[in-house]
Amino acid sequence: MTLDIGLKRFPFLEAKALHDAAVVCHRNADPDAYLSAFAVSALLRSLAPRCRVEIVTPGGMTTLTQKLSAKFPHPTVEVSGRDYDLYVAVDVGDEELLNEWKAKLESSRGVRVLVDHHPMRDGSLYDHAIVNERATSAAEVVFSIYQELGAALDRVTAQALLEAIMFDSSHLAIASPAGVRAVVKLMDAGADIALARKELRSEPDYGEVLAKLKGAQRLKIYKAGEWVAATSMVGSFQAHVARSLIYLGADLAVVGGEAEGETRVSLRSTQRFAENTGIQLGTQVAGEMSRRLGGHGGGHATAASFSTGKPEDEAMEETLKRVGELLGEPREIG
Ligand SMILES: [Mn+2]
Repeated sequence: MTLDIGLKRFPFLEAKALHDAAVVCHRNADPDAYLSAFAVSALLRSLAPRCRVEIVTPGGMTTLTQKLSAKFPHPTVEVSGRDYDLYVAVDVGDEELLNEWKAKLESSRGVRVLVDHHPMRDGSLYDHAIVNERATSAAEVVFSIYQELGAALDRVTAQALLEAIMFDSSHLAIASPAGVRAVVKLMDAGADIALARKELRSEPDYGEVLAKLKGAQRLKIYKAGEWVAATSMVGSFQAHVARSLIYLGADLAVVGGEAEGETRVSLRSTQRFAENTGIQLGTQVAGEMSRRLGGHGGGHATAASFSTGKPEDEAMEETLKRVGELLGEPREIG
């Protein structure tokens, strides 16, 4: 589904009516969300120079995003008592990831726009949506708006968009053709790819290192058909641990754990697994599990997650059962 109707009409509000805008990231904002928001803000201020823009990071941002936000500074809020003329939600995916901003958008009198590359399941929260599921990052979608509007792009904004694209495409390894074309144009606009690589490098986080090593220690290995699935349980950094298990060689990784009164389960698979089985982890596993167990979840073909109020053992067991329905009964082999 590509909903790119009205790119040219962005931000769907006359410049003279635009005084106060919020660009809203998903919770725990990642570099694609924050840097896309940064570029959306620059665009809004070029269209309406007196417009005040705040970037909203519900529940804060990741460590790497914090580091990048010092390089790309912008007024940022986690909560706000004000209503805005315009809300632009970027890179959000599941509406639940807006935390309490979902209710704020629902009751707002402002114009609500979604700019995203995640599949949109229910667009009723927004007045307008610019969604391109083929894009590997929200930043590519933002860049396409700049192009459609013929808006000028300064060097700093070009750098922000380049870093967002590189972050979401594993340093271009999985970039779409349009993503690669965008990268070339951003370099033409002054962005520096070597600098982007350097700025995207994160310092090792002690908690993450421990979670990954504990995750490896608690590893269980299954064979389902011709595929090797690995599972583990850790209290935090489930997504990082799942990704590490894929680096170790698993075709599919399922990592769960309880934190803050809920169970979070992260799923990762290789591209080869997704292509050969046709399994979309976002819709067919994470989305399905959140329906079965109660909770919320979703994601992409090879990267997804869900959270539920059920205990971690039950969530893991049910997820393996679901994997069995799709691949054939998994056998534990180690
Ligand atoms: Mn993204």
